Amino acid sequence: QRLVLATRNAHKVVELRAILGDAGLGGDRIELVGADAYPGVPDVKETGVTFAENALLKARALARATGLPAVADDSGLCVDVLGGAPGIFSARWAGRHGDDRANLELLLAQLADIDDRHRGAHFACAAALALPDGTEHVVEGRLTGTLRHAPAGSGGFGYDPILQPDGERRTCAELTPDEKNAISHRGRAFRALAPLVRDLLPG
Ligand code: ITT
Repeated sequence: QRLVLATRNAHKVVELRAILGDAGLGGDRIELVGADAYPGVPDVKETGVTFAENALLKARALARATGLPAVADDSGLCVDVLGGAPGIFSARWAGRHGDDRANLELLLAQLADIDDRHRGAHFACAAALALPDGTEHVVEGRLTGTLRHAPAGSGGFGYDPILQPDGERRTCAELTPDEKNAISHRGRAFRALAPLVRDLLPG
């Protein structure tokens, strides 16, 4: 049985293969296939106003187009002092979709005057499952921490170099991939989704 990973973000694909693999998916019974295997499927407009809505839109579109079960991730960074922004707009905060470096630099500039006591933030991830028969599930995960004044570390992607998880002295970009996945918003959301995937997939 194939399970489509409904994302065009290569960093997410790497993390999802590790997280779902550790959760027992991706072996002989369930083959994880990237959305790139289905280039004809047009990009979905992320018109939802929540992570959960957008994750469901992406999973549903791939499931319909391929006739296969699909999982999707919608995620972002929510900054307390910005009222939760960039939130669902995290991938295009500086204007151009997926320009991680510009997004991070704009955010740091916006927070330049904010002192350490007021730099709380969290990563959020909605993990959605959609089956061709219309069955849908969505679960969310979070990673809370504080934002550094300057980037540190070269691992991960996006805002990882500036988020220092609670109880950590390193940023997410200084953690190993396994360390990040063990505590991340994405790890938490997809580990919660994995048993539903296992139970609902045929075969
Ligand atoms: P797909 O919609 O194709 O999955 P995308 O990159 O457009 O890919 P999103 O709309 O969910 O995905 O945007 C996610 C953005 O949030 C991403 O570009 C990063 O800026 C940020 N983000 C999400 N997870 C992150 C993580 O684990 N570490 C750092 N930044 C993250």
